[in-house]
Amino acid sequence: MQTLWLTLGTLSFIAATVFFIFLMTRAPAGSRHFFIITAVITGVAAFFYLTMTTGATASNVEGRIFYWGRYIDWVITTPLLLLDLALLALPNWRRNIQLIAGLIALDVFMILTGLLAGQSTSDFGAGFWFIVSTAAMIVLLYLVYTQLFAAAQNRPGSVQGIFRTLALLTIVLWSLYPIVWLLGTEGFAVASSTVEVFMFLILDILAKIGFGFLLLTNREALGQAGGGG
Ligand code: RET
Repeated sequence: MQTLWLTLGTLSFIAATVFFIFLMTRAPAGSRHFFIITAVITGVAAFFYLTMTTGATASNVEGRIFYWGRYIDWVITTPLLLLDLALLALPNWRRNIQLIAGLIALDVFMILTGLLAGQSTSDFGAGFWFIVSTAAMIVLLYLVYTQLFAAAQNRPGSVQGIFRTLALLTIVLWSLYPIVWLLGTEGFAVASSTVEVFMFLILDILAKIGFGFLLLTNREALGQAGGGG
């Protein structure tokens, strides 16, 4: 059953990547970078879903299947999602490079400590790294909510609108990842591996394809967002 959901994930992300590349051929002036970043996000996800489907990035950790490929996917794609948000909120990224680098560093730390939690074979190790990773996530989402929202206030109306939608989507969806993790086989195993794979698939589709679709079909906002300084 996992294979079915993982295959569906691979196909969905391939389709989304092709669609986003198609949309890029008619990108509003000065907005191509959003299409490139977002197509790379879904392309990387397609690749890692394929590796999870074939088992290349799945291991047996004391009797449970551990899909470590998702963490490699996330460590590449979550910084790119943050970059999309930052480039919407900040007209001049060069002047805000510390903030962008700080958000990305915190995000990479969150995913890597999440990986330590996921591959842990002791309850203490899993619990410890889970708490560290979740703390990083809370700080990260708080910074998005404060710093990026404040910066976005100076943007044109349509850019502000899409930024708010995508940032709130991000805050809500990202918060659900540790919950699925806790319910699944890395955590308390209340959900079976198949159910866990399914729930992560839904979250990944919403957080990457849903996010990308809302952004890349909003031509008015993309036209006004400009070159990102
Ligand atoms: C883990 C487990 C440890 C605690 C925390 C986690 C958070 C993961 C997040 C992942 C986001 C992924 C996205 C993927 C692609 O769209 C690693 C599950 C806090 C927030 C958005």
